[in-house]
Amino acid sequence: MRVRSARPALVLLLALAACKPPVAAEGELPFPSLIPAPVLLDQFDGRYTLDATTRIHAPGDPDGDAVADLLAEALRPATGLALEVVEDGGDDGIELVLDPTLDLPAEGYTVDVDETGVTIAAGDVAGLFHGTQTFRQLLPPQVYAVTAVDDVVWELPAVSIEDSPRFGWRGAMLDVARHFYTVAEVERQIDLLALHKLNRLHLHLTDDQGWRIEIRAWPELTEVGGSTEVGGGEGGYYTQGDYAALVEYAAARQVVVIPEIDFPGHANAALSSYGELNESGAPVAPYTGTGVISTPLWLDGPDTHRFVTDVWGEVAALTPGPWMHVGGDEAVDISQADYDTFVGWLQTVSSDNGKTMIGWDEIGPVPLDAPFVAQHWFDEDNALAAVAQGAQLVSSPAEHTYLDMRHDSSADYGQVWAGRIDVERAYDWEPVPEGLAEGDVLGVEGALWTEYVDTEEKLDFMLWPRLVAHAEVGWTADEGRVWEDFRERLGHHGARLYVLDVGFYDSSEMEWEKP
Ligand code: TNX
Repeated sequence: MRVRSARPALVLLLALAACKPPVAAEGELPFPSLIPAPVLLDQFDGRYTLDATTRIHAPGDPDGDAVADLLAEALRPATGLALEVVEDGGDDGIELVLDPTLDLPAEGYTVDVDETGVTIAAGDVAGLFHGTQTFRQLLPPQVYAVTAVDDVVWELPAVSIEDSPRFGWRGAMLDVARHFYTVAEVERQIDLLALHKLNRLHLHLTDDQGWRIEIRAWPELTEVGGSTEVGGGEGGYYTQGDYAALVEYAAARQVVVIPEIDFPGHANAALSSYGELNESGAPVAPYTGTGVISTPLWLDGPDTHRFVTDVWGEVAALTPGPWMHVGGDEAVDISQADYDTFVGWLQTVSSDNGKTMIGWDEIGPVPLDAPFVAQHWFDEDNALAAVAQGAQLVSSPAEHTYLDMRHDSSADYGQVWAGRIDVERAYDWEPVPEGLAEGDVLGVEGALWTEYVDTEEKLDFMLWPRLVAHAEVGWTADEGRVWEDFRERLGHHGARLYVLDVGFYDSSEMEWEKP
């Protein structure tokens, strides 16, 4: 983050402020703790205060106006202010400007605050939305409350911010297969992703222990495969209506949902639903354990290709985004030749449905035609093999991004096979592997596998605040990314997380601010 000031005497103070927010000088608000860190932030004398007369001026474009409405909805509960949204071209109050001719990178935005009001400007809708999220962070943390807070002045410092992301892919993966999470629970997480400028939600919809998405041509998948989960609980699934609503909810918040159907390994839930998918002719038993098992798809089965084609077609039809994740991980007991043939065919099925295929890094050495995407989690050689074929990477190295790992030695649950991942370890790593170019990497993704995560409380505890670290790894250019600075800002950000009622892990690495 570059920090400048209109007042030269304050330059040093503000540069230091990037590391340690100063005690406010008379009449000056504290230096804002923005997360992820923006490219450029100047603070000036003065402030703007939201009051009963403040209106939000929408940009006069359907998608941009929807951003204005979401902003108003986000601000009203805590502030109790009317914050009428108007489309009158006025520039007092909070003005949203959407202008494709602005000289800003994709998803970039500016926020300018002075005594007369706030202007949030962007060249695209995503940028405008991100600008509104930054604006919320400029207000007191109580602004995130869901009920009226009376004793707060809704003021924000005069600032000028210019910002855009390092990577276009800033994601989180949620495994809803090992344990199921409802639409409402996932939407709550989407809200949290969006306020950190995370813009991809990868849903791991199928695995050995559960099948979570309705496929109309194969109803037993959810009737049988959807009725189990790790530990033998009742599971659950999304109807196509549920899923479409989730995708739409995410899209309004600039989050693209990427569905994953995990084939050819991890297929037990499908094989337990239909006898004809098994060589024996009978369904396999459901699996509710935690370990990796060996029940891959029966690749030569007479119904298997029709089955996969039907599943892909229905899931693609529910997916406005350009990507479909085919899994491809841990396909034990399948020969390399059979694996290669099958994954090559899956790519054809994906492209027949207008989608770019993503797979875990095991797909890297399979002879494939670009474009495709490999999600690097385990084997860097696989990732490099993918890039050598013209693929791009999503960086999810397990030792920095696997959110099912324990936080530290004081955490009492979670996996440990990729080590312990405290906030610093989630933060301090480079997503572009040695020897590769920036353009080889689409971005970063934190992944929460849920073998041992069976409640919303545990979900919050494992995801947050480590996803905040991933958000900054994905958003903030390398030169602006300094652990000590992030540590300070995250401590302040804690006040927002408290108000949001996120059950995050309050790691002793930070000094947490409470509102
Ligand atoms: C490996 S990562 C897996 C998952 C497990 C996870 C547990 C990957 C592509 N496969 O099936 O849930 O480890 O940490």
